[in-house]
Amino acid sequence: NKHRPFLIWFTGLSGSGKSTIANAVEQALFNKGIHTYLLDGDNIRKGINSNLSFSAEDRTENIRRIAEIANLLIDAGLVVLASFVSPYIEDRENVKRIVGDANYIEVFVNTPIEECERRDVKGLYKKARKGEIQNFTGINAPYEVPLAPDIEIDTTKLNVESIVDIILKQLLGKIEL
Ligand code: GGZ
Repeated sequence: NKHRPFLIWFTGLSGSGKSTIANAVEQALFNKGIHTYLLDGDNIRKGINSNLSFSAEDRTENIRRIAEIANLLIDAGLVVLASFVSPYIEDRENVKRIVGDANYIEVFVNTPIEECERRDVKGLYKKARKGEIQNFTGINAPYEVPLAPDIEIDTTKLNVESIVDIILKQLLGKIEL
């Protein structure tokens, strides 16, 4: 059950299901005795990055700091999961550069925006449509679609269980020693 440290990066729109999937993958890894850490808005944007907004510049800085933190956690031997909108290709490329190509898997949670907006779990799309939130990804800020993700998932076509299976299969092939 030996494995090497690694970063699994989940990118996609707000409400696409990134965090649900990341949590389920983390649980599955835990069940295999693999030591993980999950970075997401709750532990990053509320803490170390609480001074950052959703401007393009601040998103870039958000992602850069997350990549550096992931790198430290990789140094500590963990399998790191990160769940962030991360809408810019250049920022995601920078993550890969910081942690090293060989330590990075990109998972594109490609749920159509219509579905994300229909779910509107936090009511943010509604607010963005009314103009109450500026720079909302997919409404009035860009999302640059990954051109060559390692894994691409549409949550309207698969359930969480089968998504976890797909991700684990790819991942374990790369990290098991
Ligand atoms: C996008 C926003 C915005 C704006 C608040 N644009 O569904 P959520 O609530 O939990 O996920 C979104 C989260 C995005 O933060 P990230 O750190 O992942 O973004 S980035 O990678 O682009 O830096 C959403 C909420 O914060 N949120 N305002 N304007 N998402």
